[in-house]
Amino acid sequence: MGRKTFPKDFSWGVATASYQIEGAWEEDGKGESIWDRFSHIPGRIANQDTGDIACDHYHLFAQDVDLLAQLGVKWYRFSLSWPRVFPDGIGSPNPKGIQFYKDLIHKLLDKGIQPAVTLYHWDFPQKLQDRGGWANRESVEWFEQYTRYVFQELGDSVPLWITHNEPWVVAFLGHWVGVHAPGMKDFITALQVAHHLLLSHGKAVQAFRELGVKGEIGITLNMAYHYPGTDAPEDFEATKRAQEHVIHWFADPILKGEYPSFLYQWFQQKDLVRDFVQPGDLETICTPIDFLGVNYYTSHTIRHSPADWPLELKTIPTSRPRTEMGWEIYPEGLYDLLMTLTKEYGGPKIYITENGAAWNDLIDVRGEVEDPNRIDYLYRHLEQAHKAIEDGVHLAGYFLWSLMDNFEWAYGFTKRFGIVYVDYATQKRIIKKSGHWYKQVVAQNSCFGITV
Ligand code: IFM
Repeated sequence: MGRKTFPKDFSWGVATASYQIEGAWEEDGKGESIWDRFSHIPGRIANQDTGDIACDHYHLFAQDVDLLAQLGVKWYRFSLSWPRVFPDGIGSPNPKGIQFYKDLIHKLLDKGIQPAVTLYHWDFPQKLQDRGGWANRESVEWFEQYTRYVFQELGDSVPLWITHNEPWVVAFLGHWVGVHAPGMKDFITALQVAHHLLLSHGKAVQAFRELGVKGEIGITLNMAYHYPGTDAPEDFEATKRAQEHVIHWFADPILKGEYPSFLYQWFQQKDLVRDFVQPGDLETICTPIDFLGVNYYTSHTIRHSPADWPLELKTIPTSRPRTEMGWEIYPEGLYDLLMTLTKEYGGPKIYITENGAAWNDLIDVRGEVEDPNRIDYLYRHLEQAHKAIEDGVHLAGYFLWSLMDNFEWAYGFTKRFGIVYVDYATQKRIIKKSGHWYKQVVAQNSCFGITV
């Protein structure tokens, strides 16, 4: 398998998120989040797992930064818990909450690791959920207040900012499918939430510029690529709906200042669009950003399916291999996605802000964790990323998901995405074989495969 060398200054990192690793869910003045509330409801999470302790990163952060240094990564992407910083979501900040992030950033910088901060990775303050959450247009203002405070407190020391992580997931898994907090099941609400998330993103970018914060700001979108299951026109149209729903519903307003018309009309025909878009909203949403963050894990093959309201489509299985999540492995989809984004949006700067795979990792008799499947997955995706760069994509960096095994939302601790194994009973960390491999990738600024 060939060696691929990346451009000089390519940013290599790993990623995590607050609720998935921090624990300390009610310590040092932290307020309750919707994920605290949701995970405590019996039946919502596999094995009734919660993020109450998770990887106990709140207490072990110094040792975890040492681990990052040991891996040699140049960047660490993590998120802030909004209710740790503002226990009620708005009002008085919690000094100990912001101090935790200052200490973390200080330690990172001390080790020569650049922090990349996600402002919202799903742990919304429960106090504000009680006032309607993201479905309430006031959420835009709440988010802006929170981000302004954070920019003022941390702005000097953070070079890369992400407003939202995967707003599609927040809107549709949280408010339509209901498998994520806050567990609602209403499509109209989900569309409204999506709009408020977009608008809050735009407001945060405007605040960032107005405050003159140094560094770059962007947003991270989850993007699977969609392919038609057959040549039939109805499957092509269904594929277009899937692609517009997952990718363009968010990327078009941000990068073009408009909702994708094909799907917008579809939703209008189904009487799902309410008057949530107000004059000036789209101008705010498309305030220029510095980069687009892309989370890529899988692709989907789509067929028309009239029974599946309201998009009238379904994903059909193919013979491609799958990860432990059941997600099909299709690295070529990453290439197609990056090329499409480059063409559609005029060559924006892109970071892959997440990519990785869950496998059923086990500690062997030597106390080591061999995960050749993960190395193979990562290599194949990096190979496609490299090919995209050669073909003109402005790809500036890659953040592997994830630094360590963690709380995988509705799956609890049953899925392991880390390049570091976590023994949850003892909180011991073991660098997996993929971690040792990634260390070489970063050190050599090039990726290479292994035979599995
Ligand atoms: O664990 C999640 C992360 O929080 C958001 N992106 C996808 C990951 C794997 O499911």
